[in-house]
Amino acid sequence: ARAQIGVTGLAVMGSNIARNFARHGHTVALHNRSVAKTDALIAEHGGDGDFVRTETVEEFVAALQKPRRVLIMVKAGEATDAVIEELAAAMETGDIIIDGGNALYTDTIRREASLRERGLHFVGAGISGGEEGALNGPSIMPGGPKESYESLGPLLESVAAVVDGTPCCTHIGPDGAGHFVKMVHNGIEYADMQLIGEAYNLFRDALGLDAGQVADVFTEWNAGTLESYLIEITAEVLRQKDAKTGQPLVDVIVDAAEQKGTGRWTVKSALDLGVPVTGIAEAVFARALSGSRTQRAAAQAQGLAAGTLGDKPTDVAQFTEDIRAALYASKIVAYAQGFDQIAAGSAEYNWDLKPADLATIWRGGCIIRAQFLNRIKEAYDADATLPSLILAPYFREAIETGIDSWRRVVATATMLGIPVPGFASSLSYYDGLRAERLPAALTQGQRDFFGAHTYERTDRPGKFHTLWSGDRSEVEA
Ligand code: NBP
Repeated sequence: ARAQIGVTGLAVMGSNIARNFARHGHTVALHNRSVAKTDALIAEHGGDGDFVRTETVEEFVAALQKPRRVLIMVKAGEATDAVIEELAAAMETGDIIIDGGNALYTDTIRREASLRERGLHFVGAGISGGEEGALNGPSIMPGGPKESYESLGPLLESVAAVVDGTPCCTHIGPDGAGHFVKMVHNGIEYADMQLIGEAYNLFRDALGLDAGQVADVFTEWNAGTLESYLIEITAEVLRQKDAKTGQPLVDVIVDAAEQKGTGRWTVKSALDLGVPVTGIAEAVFARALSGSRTQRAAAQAQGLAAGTLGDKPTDVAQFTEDIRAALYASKIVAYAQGFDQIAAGSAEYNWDLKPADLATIWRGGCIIRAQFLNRIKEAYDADATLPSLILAPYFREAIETGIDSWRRVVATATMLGIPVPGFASSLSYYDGLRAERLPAALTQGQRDFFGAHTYERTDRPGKFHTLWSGDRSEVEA
């Protein structure tokens, strides 16, 4: 046996990561359910390095040095369970199975527990960066037993993206921690994309800019604090011309956004954990609204009234700057909420997650990679117990500098009838955090009225109940 790592599941992600391992000098055993993909990889890219072609799972496992390390890159869900079962039957105590697919973290917790009982290590590893990242350096978020990282870490770190000499890969925490963190990463990605979309919408509908002009604004922004992969590709997408019609491609693409599920998972998990991830939730719902074709067609056909609309902004430079500030502030809120969810997940599952480590490994390789992540890392390095990212001095100042712009954008969009669910909900969240008194006191009163759910008082400790259907005196609960 001579292979240091095996990859099974050779569709686009698996092939690219196998080539990445090979290019870094590792001997890679290859396996796929249908041999055609294995042969295609060797035929097209055999020159990338040293590959061992195998057909059966037994052959595949036999090709690996001990402790054996196998990376599974198949479709998440039942396919992953099937592949794990086949591999586990052929592997031995101490061997390591890594699931690099987009697994739901609760599945990873279940799989890890079951394989641990059989003496195998199971590592649920979030891998971000799409096809390009898999080939040239993804961000890798491996969970699972810490001891398995000793053997696996150097191998994974050798193929990960590198920023300032630091690999974008670190041991995240036990069992499902890696996939949980990857899930929240994807949720944040949804929020980021939605906010960029709202900015574009305002440029188009409030300022009347065409796609090319908006592309130029994004290119300019990419040289400043917003510098990021998503801003960069936004400019490229907006600049793309459709070969058939000569129009900007974005103007011929159907405006119904699809989703594969990780954003939805993030919001479901946040609901269970009780964390308000309004930025991510609005992004998931905005995609769903865009895809509500029946309702949208009916609403348009019936010409739902807009009411009396306000005037469009006349100072283009000022409103452009306002949009930039609104985008930046809303982005800070979305990340703050995502990191709150990570802290809550860490507490719920005893994962001891380190926010600064996550910011570090998200600086490169992954879809949300950005300058901004350096600021997040600095914020948590300075204070690991920050109650909210919004309260870190750098982010607080950024929001306070842009707050007037942020309010102007939300108000203007509202008066123009342009939907900005991300900008508006993030601003409401921010104002909610600031508020001295929230209407939740009334909610508590109502709950006590109809359900005797009790309330706390501002002036003394304890739980209280008012005898609403009696003499309305107050009793201690
Ligand atoms: P797919 O998600 O399209 O999966 C295709 C692979 O799964 C093929 O190798 C296929 O084998 C194998 N497979 C299936 Br389907 N059912 C199987 C079964 N019952 N037993 C064994 N193998 C089975 O591939 P992908 O897009 O490369 O993604 C791989 C993983 O990486 C997924 O979990 C995905 O969510 C995750 N991911 C993808 C991206 C991305 O940008 N695409 C990014 C990050 C993570 P066959 O060739 O024999 O049909």
